[in-house]
Amino acid sequence: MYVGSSHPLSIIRNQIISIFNKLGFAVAEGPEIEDDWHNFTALNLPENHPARDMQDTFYISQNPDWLLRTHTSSVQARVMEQQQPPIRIICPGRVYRNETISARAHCFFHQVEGLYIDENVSFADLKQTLYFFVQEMFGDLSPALSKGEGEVKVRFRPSYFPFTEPSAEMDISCTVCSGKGCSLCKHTGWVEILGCGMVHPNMLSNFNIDPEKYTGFAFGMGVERICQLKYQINDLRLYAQNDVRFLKQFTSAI
Ligand code: 2NL
Repeated sequence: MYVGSSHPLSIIRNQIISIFNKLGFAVAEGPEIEDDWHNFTALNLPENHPARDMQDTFYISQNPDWLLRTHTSSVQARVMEQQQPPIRIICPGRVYRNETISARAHCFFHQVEGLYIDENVSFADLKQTLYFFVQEMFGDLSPALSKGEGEVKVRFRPSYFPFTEPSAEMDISCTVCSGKGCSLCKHTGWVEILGCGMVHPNMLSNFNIDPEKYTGFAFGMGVERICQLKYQINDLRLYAQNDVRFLKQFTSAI
């Protein structure tokens, strides 16, 4: 008898939360309907930034100061507003973008963002935290590991986000071909899993956190993406269709 199962996105979200719990990160949550300040302005996204465009963001028609949050950074903004460092949180939740639905895009998806602010927080702390995450999350999947060839490989590429400076994207060695080249990694051997960086000093100042005294790192990942790599789900629409033939496959993974 089929008694139901957790949704794959719930399974993965809970795994992500428990990995960061081990490192002392607490879970913070906030509203899905946000104001412009918490979603954009406070996060160093200036007035004319393309992400604020009507094309990308769902605004509430009765009051254009309200919108559906486009990332869970808005929750981190609410925490920084209420609390001085040390801050060590992760923010899981649903976010919305005005996209045409296809195999690769959806008008909502799920994120886990992390934020750590304290004295003497460095890029080395960021790398080690994310390295721990990857080994916990993907270590068991690595074809290299099962052959005794070592751990999942990680690389950082320089990138740009308005909230962080410097910024980076993190890739891991392909969980399917172990870096030899296949369709998942488009024959590069690497797959991107998240964006990260050192919290921009402007943002600390926005929340009256002294950037001379405190530094921090932040990261953001899509739960759908992590789930895709774990279970090889190649169409984003499957997550929201509630097709029992899809959901049944996760029964044993509760
Ligand atoms: C991505 C990239 C990122 C952040 C999210 C963040 C939040 C605060 C301060 C600084 Cl409050 N940064 N979040 C930083 C870098 C990257 O996400 O690709 N996400 C799916």
